[in-house]
This record gives sequence, C-alpha cells and structure tokens, in this order.
Amino acid sequence: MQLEKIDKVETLTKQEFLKNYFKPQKPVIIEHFVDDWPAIEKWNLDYMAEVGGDRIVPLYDDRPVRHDEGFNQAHAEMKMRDYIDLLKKEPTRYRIFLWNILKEIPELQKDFSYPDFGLKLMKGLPMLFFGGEDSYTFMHYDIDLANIFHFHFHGKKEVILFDQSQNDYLYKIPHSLIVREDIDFDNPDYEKWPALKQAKGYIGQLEHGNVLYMPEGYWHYMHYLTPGFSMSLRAIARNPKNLGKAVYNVFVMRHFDNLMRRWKGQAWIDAKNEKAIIKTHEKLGID
Ligand SMILES: O=C(O)CCC(=O)C(=O)O
Ligand SMILES: [Fe+2]
Repeated sequence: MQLEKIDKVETLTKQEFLKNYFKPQKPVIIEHFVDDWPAIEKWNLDYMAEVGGDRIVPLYDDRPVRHDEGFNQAHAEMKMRDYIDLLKKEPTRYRIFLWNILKEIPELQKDFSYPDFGLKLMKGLPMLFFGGEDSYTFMHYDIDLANIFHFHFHGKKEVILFDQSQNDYLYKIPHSLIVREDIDFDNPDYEKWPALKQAKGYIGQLEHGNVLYMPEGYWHYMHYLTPGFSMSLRAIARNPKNLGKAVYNVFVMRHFDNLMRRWKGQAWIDAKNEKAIIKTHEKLGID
C-alpha cells in the first residue's frame, strides 16, 4: 500500500475547506476546529460513564460476518459503566459502533454544535463510536457514501483511508460495504494479498479534539491506539454517482444480501469471500 499522510492543519476557514478539501474530495485533519465546544473540556471516558452509565450499550468485536447475523447486528451488550471500566482496565476487542447519542443521552447535545463547513449537516444523526486499546474497526465505507466529519475524544486513533477508485485493489466483498476481513491493514501480508501493493491511500493519527474529514464514499479503517471514542456528523453525498450508489445500497444491495443469507446460508458468505479474491486477481492478471 502506498499511504500518503493526511494533511493536518491547525484550523481553516470554511472557504479554504471547500476549496482545498471538499471540492477535490481530499481528506484532512483539523486540529482545532471546534475548540469552543464544551465537549473539548468535558468529554472523556469518566464523563461518559457519569452521564450514560446505566444505558445498555451494544458491543461489537472483530468476529467475521456470519450468515445468521443481521446487518450490523451486535455481538454482546453491557452497561455503559461496566464497558468503560473494561476500556480503562485492559485492552478489549469490544467496540461500540454507530450509537445514536441524541437518542440515547440527549443531554450530550448541550456539549457540541453543528459546525459550519459550508455543507448541510444532517441533524439528528450524530453517531458515537468507542474502542479499547488496540481494537480496530474493519475497513468499510458507509452505506450512504456521505461526507463524514469524525471528531475524536480521549485517546489516539490511527486511520487508513482509500477512495472508491481503489476498489480494484482492496479485495472488496461483492454485495457488501466491506473488504476481506482477514486482511491486517496495519501489517498486510502481500504474499496473500498482492493486489494491496497497488493500493494508494492515506494514513493519519487523531488526537483529542481533532476532526477528520472523510470525503464521499471513502473507505476507512480505524485502529484505536488507546481507549477512546469519536462522534461522526455527516452531510449527504453531492456527487450524483455517489448518491446513486447510496440509494442502491440502501434499497437494493442490503435487502438482496439479507435475502441471499437466508436462502443460501453460510455458503453465500463463503462464496462472496472467495469471489473477492478471484475477481480482484482476475482483473489485475494475478494468478
Ligand atoms: O471510529 C470507528 O470505530 C468507526 C467510525 C466510522 O466507521 C464512521 O465514522 O463512519
Ligand atoms: Fe463508517
């Protein structure tokens, strides 16, 4: 993989953001865009345990997708307080993924506002993500191919990104939003995954209070270097091609895949995993 460092800036104006990053669809990390948010002072793991301690949270580990589990179905549950104790005590694979904070802990709304990047942010959809030391979120892109603003809190997280033009090199699983789950993006085995050598992407590290802009449909892999959590805000895809893909994913792909899982069972998942390799190697003339 050829990974270029994601641009990191202290801050920038809306005009600079639109011209240098949104228009060319290029990622950027802004270190101090939301320094006026109360969240910058307040949000850490202890505070989350204080305000959300009794909530039951859905947890995900890194087990491979199985046919008998629904789309994004959780693997375990725990009280938020117990989960945060676990995060602080030891490395854990358990992550919280796509948790709607406005719905779950409405008082957290007071701690942030919707910043002006010159794009219309979707209100009511701020999602929270938590991870333990050394846990990672599998390489994927979001179903709606949105522009994502990803705010990080508490610890450090490393991100690897690819745009949609890299799909041929990533061992993408057909009818899904993921790539082969046995690829270790921190240390890829090029003997096994030779196409990855040709993939061109980005890498960067997020620290407390930083915001990462991920352009439309960007693939993202996130490795929590320490326990921590993040919030994503999103703006709908503007590129008609991406919007078309989003509509297809939401209304066709997801249902088709669920149907096939029910009909063919694990054989469907296994066949897709195999196809990911065959198709990638075929396209690139690798045997
Ligand atoms: O930070 C994570 O664990 C995943 C974030 C993510 O997938 C997103 O913001 O869309
Ligand atoms: Fe995502």
